[in-house]
Amino acid sequence: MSRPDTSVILITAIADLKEETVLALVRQRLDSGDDPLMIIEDCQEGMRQVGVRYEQKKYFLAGLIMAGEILRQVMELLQPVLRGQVSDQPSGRILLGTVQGDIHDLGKNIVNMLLSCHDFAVHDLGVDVPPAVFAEQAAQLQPHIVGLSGLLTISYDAMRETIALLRDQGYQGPTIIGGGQLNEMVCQYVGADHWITDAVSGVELCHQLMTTQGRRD
Ligand code: B12
Repeated sequence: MSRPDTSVILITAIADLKEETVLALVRQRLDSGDDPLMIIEDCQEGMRQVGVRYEQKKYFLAGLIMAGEILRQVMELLQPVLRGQVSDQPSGRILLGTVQGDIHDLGKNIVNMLLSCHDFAVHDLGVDVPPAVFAEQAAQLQPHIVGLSGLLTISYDAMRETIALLRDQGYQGPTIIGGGQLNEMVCQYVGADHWITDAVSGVELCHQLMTTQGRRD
């Protein structure tokens, strides 16, 4: 299915790193009642295109930093609208963090925000989180779900190590890995139960897992 014009324009503005244009477009779309989740989806595609230009050496590290700053500002605009949305589905405790060696946190923060809007109690450990810290916090908080975020290829080993340690130390609940570059093969390598490449499916999956577990304690 092709994207509507408003999406294409926003995606292009992000890919071109046109900060003011992006923010104006997002404000316009919010004013006209557009779904903030659709806006997030477009931003993710725009960021993917920034990544491609980085790989093609059309952008350098400064381009990635600029893109990150633009998305952070977009999320500030979306946050109040998202917070107004409520849910009555079963929710629970989630331990979340970006794994060791990786400092990408914009996607993780979006997931945190959406889960919190859906009444999940999210304990976010931040970025570059060592496996031992995940394991320690899991033992303390007894989360229903553990979510690991990572965008770098090198973060797969940290994910694998984290999940092995969590299992070793008795965590029996579901583990989800999230990040735009993930796939089934990575999920198997890492030993996670589920993999997710967008926040909306992530929230849906967490609701499903809570229903299966059938508990709110
Ligand atoms: C912005 C950006 C940065 C910013 C990050 C700012 C920040 N605060 O996060 C900065 C400048 C810091 C950065 C640094 C680097 N980056 Co960078 N970065 C990006 C870029 C362009 C966008 C990432 C992003 O925010 N996407 C938008 C968000 C919304 O999408 P997302 O993260 O995928 O999150 C969504 C889902 O995945 C999901 N999700 C995410 N986590 C979780 C967790 C759970 C539990 C669930 C359910 C769901 C979920 O929900 C989110 C919302 O829908 C990507 C390109 C790309 N294709 O992603 C490169 C990219 C990830 N970076 C890359 C690289 C190489 C680097 C550097 C090594 C560059 C360098 N030479 O220093 C460093 C690494 C630093 C480190 N140690 O981590 C490469 C990674 C390549 C690889 N395969 O390893 C990419 C893919 C660019 C590319 N195509 O080459 N980067």
